[in-house]
Amino acid sequence: MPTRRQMLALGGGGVAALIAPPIVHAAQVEEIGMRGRARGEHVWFTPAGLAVAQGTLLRFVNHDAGNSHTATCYHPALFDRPQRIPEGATPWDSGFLLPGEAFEVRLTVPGVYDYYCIPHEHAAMVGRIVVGRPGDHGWLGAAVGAGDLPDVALIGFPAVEAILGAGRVMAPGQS
Ligand SMILES: [Cu+2]
Repeated sequence: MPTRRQMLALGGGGVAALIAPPIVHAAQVEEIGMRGRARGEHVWFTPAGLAVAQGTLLRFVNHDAGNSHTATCYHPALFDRPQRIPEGATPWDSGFLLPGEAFEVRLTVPGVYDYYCIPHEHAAMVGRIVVGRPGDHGWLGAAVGAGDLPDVALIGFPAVEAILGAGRVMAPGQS
């Protein structure tokens, strides 16, 4: 892969820079979609469970034409919710994403991250990201205890073992 400087030298300047594709290492960017049925009776993250390497850039994209969504991790600093991300990880909240909008966050601390959509937590719109693997330095597994989470959210988190085994897990009945 030539460097940007080499590409500029090869292409002779600005035009080459404009047409050159961005240098992105695909394995380090993963997308999680926000989806819903046309009438809004079902909403979900896809995949609902995702395993990634440390340092992966996650991009949440709202593909639901009929709803705004958030991707908000469970953390006391965000609306006083229970902590369900590793110690030392920075809590993140996308804010409301309109249809077509996206939010990116890079996860560097290994462990299990549970998150939800603020307006749809009670419609089971939750997800789980596993960063790294058990045994990584500082790895923290899934949160223990229900806290103030509704049952419908608690059963929406795929098992860590299933996520690690398959790499990605879809919400039941969704794609
Ligand atoms: Cu939502």
